[in-house]
Amino acid sequence: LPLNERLKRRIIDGERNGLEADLEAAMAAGTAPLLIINDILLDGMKVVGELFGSGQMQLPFVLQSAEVMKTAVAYLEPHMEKADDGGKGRIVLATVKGDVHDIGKNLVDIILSNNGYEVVNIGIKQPINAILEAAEQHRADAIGMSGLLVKSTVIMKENLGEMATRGVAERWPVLLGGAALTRAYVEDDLRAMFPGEVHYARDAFEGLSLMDRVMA
Ligand code: B1M
Repeated sequence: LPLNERLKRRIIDGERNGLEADLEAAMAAGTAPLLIINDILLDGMKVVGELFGSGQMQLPFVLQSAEVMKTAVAYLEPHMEKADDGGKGRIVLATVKGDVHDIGKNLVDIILSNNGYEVVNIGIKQPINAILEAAEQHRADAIGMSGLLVKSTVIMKENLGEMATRGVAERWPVLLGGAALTRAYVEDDLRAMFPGEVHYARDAFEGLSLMDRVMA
């Protein structure tokens, strides 16, 4: 297989033997690490999602694919260009309660960190209490919530409701992202019930441009 196809295949097959060598070869061929992730590896994760969704792939294999994806991202991260050294603002980032998916959240972390933001990444399955505590403690400028399950879109709504109830809706602009969300759900439904600022980020890059806007 050609190199790019082989890399994509490694994600789909959850095959990490030789992964580093292929990543090195892709970088040596001039592909920027971020493009390797976005254009090649995420294509593989997309196929994994389709195979899993249609019952052609079982969960343990999805987990293996996710592990290879994470290994690849960790390997590429130090090779990424750092555009900025921090100081543009601080965001608390979490995957919401009940949700373990963190590959997307961690990509958002990398993109923001490499572009001048300080990211307090508090991990997966985080209840709103923990998110607000971290935002308070770290004097965050914004809160980012990620979640991939349909259930998580409901949790996000509850979280915004809780922020409103506690009177902190206007304290932190909220960024939401994850595969189960839609722009319409966030910009129509959630905005209608939330007295503060809430934004939808389709991907990590939109997350970055939203942070730039929020901090401007
Ligand atoms: Co799960 N899973 N999974 N899974 N998994 C999905 C989400 C699913 C769509 C698969 C499917 O059925 N086709 C489905 C959800 C269905 C639904 O809710 N309707 C699903 C399911 C059902 C489950 C379990 C319930 C399975 C089970 O146990 N029976 C279980 C849930 C456990 C739980 O959370 N409580 C489960 C478990 C797992 C694994 C552990 C095996 C693994 C996760 C490993 C990990 O993350 N550490 C896993 C995986 C890998 C997936 C798929 C295949 C891939 C997800 C991924 O990493 N994509 C996924 C299929 C899919 O998404 N279509 C699926 C790559 C990643 C970069 O994309 O996270 O969307 P994503 O991030 C994007 C954007 O969304 C955005 O930026 C990123 C790109 O730049 N973004 C943000 C995300 N967060 C953001 C935050 C922002 C801004 C942008 O600002 C704050």
